[in-house]
Amino acid sequence: MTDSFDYVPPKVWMWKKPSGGTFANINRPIAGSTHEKELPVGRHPLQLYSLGTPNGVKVTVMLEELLALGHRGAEYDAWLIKISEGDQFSTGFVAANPNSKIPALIDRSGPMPIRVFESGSILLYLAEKFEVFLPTERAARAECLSWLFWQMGSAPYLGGGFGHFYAYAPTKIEYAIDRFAMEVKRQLDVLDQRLADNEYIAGSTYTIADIAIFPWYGGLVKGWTYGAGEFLGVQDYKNVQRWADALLERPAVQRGRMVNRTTGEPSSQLHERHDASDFQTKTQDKQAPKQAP
Ligand SMILES: N[C@@H](CCC(=O)N[C@@H](CS)C(=O)NCC(=O)O)C(=O)O
Repeated sequence: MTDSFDYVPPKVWMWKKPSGGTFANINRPIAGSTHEKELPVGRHPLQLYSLGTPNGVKVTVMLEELLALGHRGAEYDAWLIKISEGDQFSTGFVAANPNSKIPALIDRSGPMPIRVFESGSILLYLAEKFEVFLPTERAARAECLSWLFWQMGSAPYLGGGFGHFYAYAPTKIEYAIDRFAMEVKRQLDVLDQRLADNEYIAGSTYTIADIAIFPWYGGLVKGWTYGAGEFLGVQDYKNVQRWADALLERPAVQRGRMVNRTTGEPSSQLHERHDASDFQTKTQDKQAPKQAP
């Protein structure tokens, strides 16, 4: 790879593998599947194919919130998609999401399976299906959806921009880190100002806007994301801290954060979820240690 200061872009970009950095092995300039493999199907109406990243956690928190309210139709099987191993490029996954990114949901409750991809779209689909966490009054609904779409448009600056250059890129580029740190701090200030006068993001009630924003920006102010808490001075965003602490008290948020999680304390990792009892019996600390070959 050419040093970033000497690089002059050629007339036509060419794919030189590997490009370096974390995830370089899965980055490709072409879409579609790389291998034949069907997705597994469990016994519940909803089949989730995901991983415990912020985008994945949005959906598992939503499903756990629905179940906590007693919506049995929200029972789900959560299957693990290992993106670092390329599971998102199987024929089965690409049929569920042509964009090859987690999370993907298949609703098998009706006569024909319905696929839903993009985490914001999945939250909206579930909110409409179960008629909850999305206000029905026009102005309140517009506010909620505005913040939901704010999250979808903003988080790529946090993940693909700041997170990539701060944590994953093979070289630390001051210009890139500065540019995205500034934008992420501005976004945190947007949230902090909003939460100064509102208990929740969309107003006085908990909605899919909170569920979408929490895993990214709640995780950031709690210092979990990219280990960048000190660098970004996250303790200064007092209202975002207050809101994140309140959401963390919710049992459904606690459970949702465990599903499809593959890092952290073994007791916090539930790689796959097929039953409510799995939280008690199937976390990684309860799994038999792997035998050495
Ligand atoms: N806008 C999408 C983004 C999803 C996304 O970026 N997923 C990442 C993990 S958080 C992924 O699957 N990456 C695999 C890849 O890029 O190949 C959403 O919100 O669902």
